[in-house]
Order: sequence, then C-alpha cells, then structure tokens
Amino acid sequence: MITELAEKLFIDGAWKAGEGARIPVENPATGELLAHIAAAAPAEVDLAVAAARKAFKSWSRLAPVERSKALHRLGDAIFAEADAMARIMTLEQGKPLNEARGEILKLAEACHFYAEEAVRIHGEIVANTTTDIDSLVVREPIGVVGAITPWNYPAELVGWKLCAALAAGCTIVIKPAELTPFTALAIASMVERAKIPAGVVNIVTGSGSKVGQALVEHPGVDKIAFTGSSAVGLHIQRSCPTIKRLSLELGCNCPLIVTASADLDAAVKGAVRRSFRNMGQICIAINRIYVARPIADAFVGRLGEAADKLVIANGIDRPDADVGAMASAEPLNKTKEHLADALAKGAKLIAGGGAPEGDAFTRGHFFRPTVVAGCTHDMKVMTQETFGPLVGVMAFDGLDEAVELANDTPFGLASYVYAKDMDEIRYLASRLDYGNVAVNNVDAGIMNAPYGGRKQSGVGYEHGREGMLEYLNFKHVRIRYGEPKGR
Ligand code: TAP
Repeated sequence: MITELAEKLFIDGAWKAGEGARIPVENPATGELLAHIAAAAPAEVDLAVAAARKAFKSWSRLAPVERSKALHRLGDAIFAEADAMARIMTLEQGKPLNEARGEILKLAEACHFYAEEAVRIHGEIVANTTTDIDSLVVREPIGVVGAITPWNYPAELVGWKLCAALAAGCTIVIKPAELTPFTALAIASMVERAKIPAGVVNIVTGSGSKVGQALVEHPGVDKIAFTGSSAVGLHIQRSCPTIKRLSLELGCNCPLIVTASADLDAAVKGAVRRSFRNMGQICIAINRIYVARPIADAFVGRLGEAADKLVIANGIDRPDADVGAMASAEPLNKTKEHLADALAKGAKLIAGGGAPEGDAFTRGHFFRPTVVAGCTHDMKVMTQETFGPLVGVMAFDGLDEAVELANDTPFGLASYVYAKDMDEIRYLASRLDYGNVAVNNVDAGIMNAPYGGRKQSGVGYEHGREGMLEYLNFKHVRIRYGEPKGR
C-alpha cells in the first residue's frame, strides 16, 4: 500500500503526483527506506486550500444527517482496512503492530463518535428586554481548517481533527508529520472509499517549516488545528499573519504522585504503562514520579523490575511486543541527553540505561525503558519533556510538597495520582493545575470527554462534544417580530 501512496498528494478528491522535491521516509526499526513523499509546492498548497474553500460551500450546507452518514462510512472503511493501515503505521512509526491496530480502531471509533455528534449541533434562544424580540444563538462552521499533526499518533491525531471538523461542517487540509505521512495518506484513501465529496478532505505532505507554515500563513485557511511541540505551537501563534482561530495541543512534562495509601501493584503497573508505552513518545507520558517517602524504595524497586521485563522488538516481527523502535534519532538523542544529565547530577540508574543488545537492534532507534531515582528539579528529566523511554523518581514528605513539585512546570496537559484515601484524592485532584487528572488509572484521555492542556501545553480541546465546538462559530441572530395580520 505504501508504494501506491508514495509521492502523491490528495487534493480535490483526486490523487496527484506531487511536483516538489522528494523526501525519504524510513523504517525506524531497520533504517531501511520505505518510499518517498513529495513536498507540496506552494501552488499545490493553494490548490488544496482552493478545493477546500469550494467544497465548504456545499459541505457546510449539507443536512447534518448526511455529514453523519459520511463519517459513519469513513469509520466502517477504516475498520475494514485496520490490518493494512496498522502495518503502514508500524513500518513508518515503529510501534508494535498490535498497538498500531488499536490506534486505527480508535480512529474508526472517533469517526463514529463525531458522526453522532454531527446531528447534535444546537443553539439557544436568549431572553431580551422586550417580548417582541428573539435572540437566536446559532452555531455555524468556521470554514477551512489547516490541520498540522505530529508523528507519535499518526492516525488518531489526524482523525480527531478531521472527524470533529467534518461533523461541524468544516472542510480540511491536512499536513501530516514528515516522519509518518503514509498513515495520513492511507486515511485519504479511506475518505475516497467512503465517498466523501471532493475537496472536503485534502492532504499535502512535506516539511513543517514550508508546507505547514504555508497553511499557517494562507489567507484561505480560517483555522489552524495544531498538535506538536510547544516551541512550534508558539511559533505558529506568533507567525499567523492574519487573525485565525487556533487550537494548539502541545507538549508536557507529566507528573505522577503516588501516596502512602496507594495500591502499590496498581501504581507500578500504571507507571510502567504510561511512562513507556509508545516508547514514552506520548504527550501525556509520565515523565516524573513523586512517591511518598515511606514507600519510595519499594516502589522504585518494583518499577525497575517491571521496566526490565518489558519486551522490546521490531513491531512487525513481534506484533505483541510491549515496545518497538523510537520514531527517529531525535527523540532517542534527547532521551540519552536527559539520562546523562540526570546521572551527572546524582540520580541513580535503576533500570535500562542503554540500547538493547542483539543484531536485531543495531540499525534501528532502540533504547531500553529506563528508570532513574533520587532525582531533583535541577534535572532535565524532572523539568523538560523527554518524549522518550525515561522516567525520573523522587520522594516527597507531605501532600503539599508533592503538589508544589507537580505544579512546578510551565506545562499543564496531564497529571496522575495513585491513592486509596478519598481525602487525599480530592485534595490532589483539585490542586493539580492540569487539563487532565487521572486517578488510579493512566488513561487521561477518552473519546467522550474534553482533552486539552493549560499554560504552555496549549489552548483548545479535542475529544468529546467540546472537540467539535472548536470548529464552530457562534452567530447571534436578533429578530424583532411585528403583530401578525388578522389577529
Ligand atoms: P513538532 O516538531 O512541533 O511538529 C509537529 C508538526 O508541526 C509536524 O507536522 C511538523 O512538520 C509541523 N511543523 C514544524 N514546524 C512548523 C512550522 N514552522 N509551521 C507549521 N508546522 C510546522 O512536534 P513533533 O516532534 O512532531 O511531536 C512531538 C510533540 O508533539 C511533543 O512535544 C508532544 O508532546 C506533542 N504532542 C502533543 C499532543 C497533545 S494532544 N497535546 C499529542 C501528541 C504530541 P514536520 O514533521 O515536517 O517537521
């Protein structure tokens, strides 16, 4: 399937051989070349935006139930092709096949969720000072959306934007990450199969600084929906030459607090899953853990043992592996840098610390899940997003200290708590300055509830009804009525 998608753009419902320079896409588990993409030329970005503008006229006026049916068809098409799409994702991103398949199924779920939301767009009638006037507050789609997405969840992060935008009546031009473009192109072929009208969904590939920036600056794009690093999010906010709506889903340095009342087995299991799943390349990955001092040694010992037990492999060869290759050299190098920094400043290595041994790992971006303890806030692992398989642990003496440490960050996407004591849970959940707080579980984001960050972790929400509202404007229609004839 990758060969069929190579060097193509999806514009106005058709596949077009890209005119721009070729960019290689590699398999991060082997270093092998998978295929090339075409960097969309400025004229091709213009074509995609023009197609989305043209399609907006009819898509936004379509009865919501028709948009709903289209999204259901898309969900069905993706579900039917889950195996093939998962394979593409594993080949270009590195996560194990079973996990990639799970992500594709969640993309299908997002299509069906927003298909249902599409028929639930409603407004309000607001009281006026006189009774001959009605104020109708109606919701209308914003227009053309430019979606810019990262490489860690190449299907879901495209899908949340695409599905919510389409449900609201917007059309979209998507610029996927350079590292993982083929998953997005495979989604485009499902859009085609679902017979979504031409121009409603367009995909342009290429670099962020050129193709992504062209969307940010394009006068025909009404909204930018961006997921990625805080640095690029800030750059986008600053570089918008005209007023546009912006959603920015950015990075974090997520804390976990484990209190003395916690179920230790559950806390270790949760910490391992959310620190190392997808090799820690998750915006809501647990990067730092604060443990009540009386249980700190026991927790650290068990966390290290559990990390060492994780099965690491090429995700195509071992679909059920716990972790696969990292997506590129960049997050791998950052992980090594944060580890070296922690060790140089006195942290103790508990597990991992280097690449796994064996021929299978020599050419890919592999690193063992790594735990360091005895950490302090002088260390990068405790204060910056690592975006890799490294977690730092530190002991605390009182809940206020734990809250202060957890909130000692410019970020605010997700935080985690393991505790059994209800008073502790309430105290912590209400004081953690994060858009998401997960207690006694590590799934901070679910499809039905709003998911968004605070502070430098961004603005706006994805998931839930709120995720669709990001693509709608309010319109106030104030109507004065007269006396009816023949009353
Ligand atoms: P970035 O380097 O920020 O890239 C994200 C996207 O922006 C890519 O498509 C990139 O294109 C593009 N881009 C780069 N420069 C641009 C510019 N000047 N104008 C427009 N677009 C530009 O992030 P990443 O390394 O792919 O992803 C990791 C980051 O994403 C982490 O910080 C992580 O926390 C964050 N993230 C956040 C969330 C949520 S929901 N908050 C979810 C997942 C990831 P290229 O690929 O071509 O560079």
